[in-house]
Amino acid sequence: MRTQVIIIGGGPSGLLLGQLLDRSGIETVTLERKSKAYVLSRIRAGVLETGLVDQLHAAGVGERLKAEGFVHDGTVISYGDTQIRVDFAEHTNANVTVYGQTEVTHDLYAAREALKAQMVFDVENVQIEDADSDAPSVVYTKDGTQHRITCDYIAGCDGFHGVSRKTIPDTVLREYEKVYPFGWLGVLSETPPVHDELIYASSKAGFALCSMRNENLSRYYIQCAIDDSPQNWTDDAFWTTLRERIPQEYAETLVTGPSIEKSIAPLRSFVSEPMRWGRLFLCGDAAHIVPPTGAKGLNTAASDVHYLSQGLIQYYDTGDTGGIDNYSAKALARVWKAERFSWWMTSLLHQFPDQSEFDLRMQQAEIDFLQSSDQAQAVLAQNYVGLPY
Ligand code: FAS
Ligand code: PHB
Repeated sequence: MRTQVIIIGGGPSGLLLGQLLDRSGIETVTLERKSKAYVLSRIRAGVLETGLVDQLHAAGVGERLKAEGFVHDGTVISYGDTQIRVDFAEHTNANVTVYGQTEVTHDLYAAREALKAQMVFDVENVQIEDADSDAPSVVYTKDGTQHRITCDYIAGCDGFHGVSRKTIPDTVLREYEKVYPFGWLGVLSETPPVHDELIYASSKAGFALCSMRNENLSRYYIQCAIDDSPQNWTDDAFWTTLRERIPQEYAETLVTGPSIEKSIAPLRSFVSEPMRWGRLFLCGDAAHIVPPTGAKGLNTAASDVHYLSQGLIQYYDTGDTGGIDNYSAKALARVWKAERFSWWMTSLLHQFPDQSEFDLRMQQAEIDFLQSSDQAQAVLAQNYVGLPY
């Protein structure tokens, strides 16, 4: 079998890239390790930058997002007794849309099926061959039978644990990593959100985040030990801890209920360079990971998809390889800015096991500066709504 672009991974990166390419007449085949149901069962990101919203509309999957997404013009940052509302409209000409990644993935799958996209689920033993030649191919097993697809290009959209990044030789690949000494315990509950905007709360007891999916579906997170487990937490213990970490006015009005999902995400900053090796491109979590504090994971995958889809469309339309030749440098320039913001938000708002009294005073000074400076709030707003593509 032969195609133009093989996409490895059927998460948001692979789905959005495939949709944009197929709609431009470029033939793709997407290989996904799991079932569609498994991919759709993942509860992950919740905040979409304007750039991602625009791409979803361009991909023809913006209708439900427009009807059901919540546009937010600000967010609340609280630190101890200090509360700061950062006003996106005051400092930027953009906003964010609260709409779960699960819904984005659902909408993209529906659109891929409507286009009769070539997608193969439950694949095993995916191997990339001859990526550094003019005749790359991908080998995989499906229901015990081995298949080979030859192609022009391969998009590695297979996440942090995928095969694509591992295909790039150690002599070529450079990796940068910071693992944080804590995780996030997340809970989904069919309860009304405690506030109409997100609350990023830091207290002496630790970090908490109040988010949402809709008017009766809330998403909450609390900082937890790096080796913690969801089984260690009853719902009551979660709600009690959350109340301790958010401002009193919200703790008093918090509506609790049974958790319908409870999971722990590790926090790390990670970047691998380059994001291209021969005919193989890395896209999204396959190339980089951010701590979710800045809501940049899914949104940085989206800018990768933008640059890569534009480059491939330019190539197939004109033969000009400028876009794909510049992909890695262009994507990494924005990736590192997202890494910085996510690291800054995480360092500012979490309690670190080994932090000194000086470290705590630095956090307090940063918060005091943020509260007193319009310029500081403008910088946070510009990064949160998404830097330009
Ligand atoms: P994904 O990991 O989503 O998708 C990769 C796909 O490739 C998966 O479906 C996988 O099954 C498949 N795959 C892997 N190996 C393969 C192989 N060898 N062959 C074929 N297929 C293969 N971001 C936020 O902004 N906010 C959050 O709160 C947040 N929470 C997160 C919680 C967790 C537990 C994780 C892991 C991530 C979270 N993220 C969050 C980041 C997340 O949203 C990612 O940025 C986003 O899923 C990136 O999408 P993809 O690049 O498509 O990678
Ligand atoms: C979420 O709603 O899951 C969410 C929102 C903002 C973040 C992280 C997670 O920074």
